[in-house]
Amino acid sequence: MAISNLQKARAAYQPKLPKALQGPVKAIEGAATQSVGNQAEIKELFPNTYGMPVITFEPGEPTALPPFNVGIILSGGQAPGGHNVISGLFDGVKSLNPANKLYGFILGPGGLVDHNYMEITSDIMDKYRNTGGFDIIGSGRTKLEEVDQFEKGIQILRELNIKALVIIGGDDSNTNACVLAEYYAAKKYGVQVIGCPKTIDGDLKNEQIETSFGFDTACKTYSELIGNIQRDCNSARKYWHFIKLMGRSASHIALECALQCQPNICLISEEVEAKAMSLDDVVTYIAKAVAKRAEEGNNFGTVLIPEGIIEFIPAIKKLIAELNDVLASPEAGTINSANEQIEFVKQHISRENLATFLSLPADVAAQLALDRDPHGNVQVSLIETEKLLSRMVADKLAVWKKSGKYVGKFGSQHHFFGYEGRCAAPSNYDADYCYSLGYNASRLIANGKTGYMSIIKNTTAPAAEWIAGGVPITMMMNLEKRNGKMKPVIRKALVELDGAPFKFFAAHREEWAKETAYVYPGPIQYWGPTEVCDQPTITLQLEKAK
Ligand code: FBP
Repeated sequence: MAISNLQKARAAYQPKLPKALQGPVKAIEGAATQSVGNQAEIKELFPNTYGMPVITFEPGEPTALPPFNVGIILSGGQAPGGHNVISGLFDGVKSLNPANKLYGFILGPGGLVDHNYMEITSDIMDKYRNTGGFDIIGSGRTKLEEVDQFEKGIQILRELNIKALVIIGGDDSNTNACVLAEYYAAKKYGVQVIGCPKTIDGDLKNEQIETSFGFDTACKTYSELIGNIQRDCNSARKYWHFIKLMGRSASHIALECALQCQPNICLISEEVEAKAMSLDDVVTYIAKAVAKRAEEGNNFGTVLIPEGIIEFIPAIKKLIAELNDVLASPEAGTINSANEQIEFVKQHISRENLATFLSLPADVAAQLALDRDPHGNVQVSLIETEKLLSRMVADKLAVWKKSGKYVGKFGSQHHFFGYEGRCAAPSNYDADYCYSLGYNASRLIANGKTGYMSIIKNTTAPAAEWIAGGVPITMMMNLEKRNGKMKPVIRKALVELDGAPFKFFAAHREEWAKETAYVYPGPIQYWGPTEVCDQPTITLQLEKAK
């Protein structure tokens, strides 16, 4: 494998660890915990892993442990820093006993079920330290939820003498990690399961988890690109750039990029829902800002669009909920083609939802009616919302032009940023945070924990002051409808409209809409002054400052 000079230099970077993890640890247990919702039901579903305390690690005395092996799985979408979680776990496990081995399951949870694995040796590990991507073992979206899969898993875990499995994933994958931990505990199989909070979307966070890893680097990568576009935009002064950003349902990425780049417009899906805005309201909001800038002779600008926005327009949300139920019916399971599926849903949804369905452009309606990902999510990354909105804005401006309400020229360009940032080389923040998460997971394993997520807190302070520990996954759960059935799932964290990041944005957006107040963040820096290289996201800084 040929490697770049940056990668060579970056390989030598030693990620920082919290002080508590720099030597032997002792686990301090907090009080018993409760799930965030549906407590009685979650307790009944997870009798062996419910109510466990939050753990904090403090410096302790060394203890000798017999050798043990650990397995690791990368699950779901890529996020910068995954390799550092693995290197942290690798170093942590080896520090407990050099004879310990780490096995990686190939291409996600499917690797566990299909017994597809490799041993991660130090030679292999060293090639991936501080690099982006998940390519060391690959990732996948197979949903681990059937007893049959758990039983196939235990066969290979026993064969490889694996004492604990670490699952690196988002809310859905960690939900599955929790179900697996409960199953193995109930069966007394003696295999621990530990989760790790990953996703660029930033929606796996709560009182205990400050941020999911990868959010920092992905947002900084998109912000660099948005900044470059804004400079081009302000140089040529002839285009409105419509930029869709990944993030699935949550608008955290769009909001963070807005805080970093100060675009003219940033839509926030959660606000669209709270204000019960229709698609036309959203279009009118953008068109008004375009018209206002045109009055000053500014026929250019930038619009950030969270990829999930369509799901938050109340009428469309209602439609999607019914489509999910209809598509989960046994009858839908026999459909053979996309056209058949579209016709099927048209015949089976209510009259009100059919009217919404038919009012949408055909390509958008088709995408909503087509297949979900294995976790039941609409594949919003496939919907070209940036083109849809700019087309509708152009139509509205054309009408306004006729009545003299709009005086400008409207040219548009479209972008979708998602895959560009998911495998970027981790920022110093993600490199350190991920390495610490992995190293910390080895301490949770050594302390016999299962059904826990590895957590590192206080990350706006210098790394030495970070707090390491574990949180029971059941604590984050409630019941939600998935594929037509109520299921225990980790509660997704959407943008809070009374939270500090949104409030800061809302206080400045009128000025940013009118003025050309662009900020050009530039590329991620790995060496140099700390205010350039080591700053966490603005979202996290605002959240922690409140
Ligand atoms: P995870 O939730 O698995 O981390 O994935 C996040 C994400 O990047 C979303 O932002 C996006 O909607 C989706 O994955 C795209 O999925 P795919 O990689 O299957 O195209």
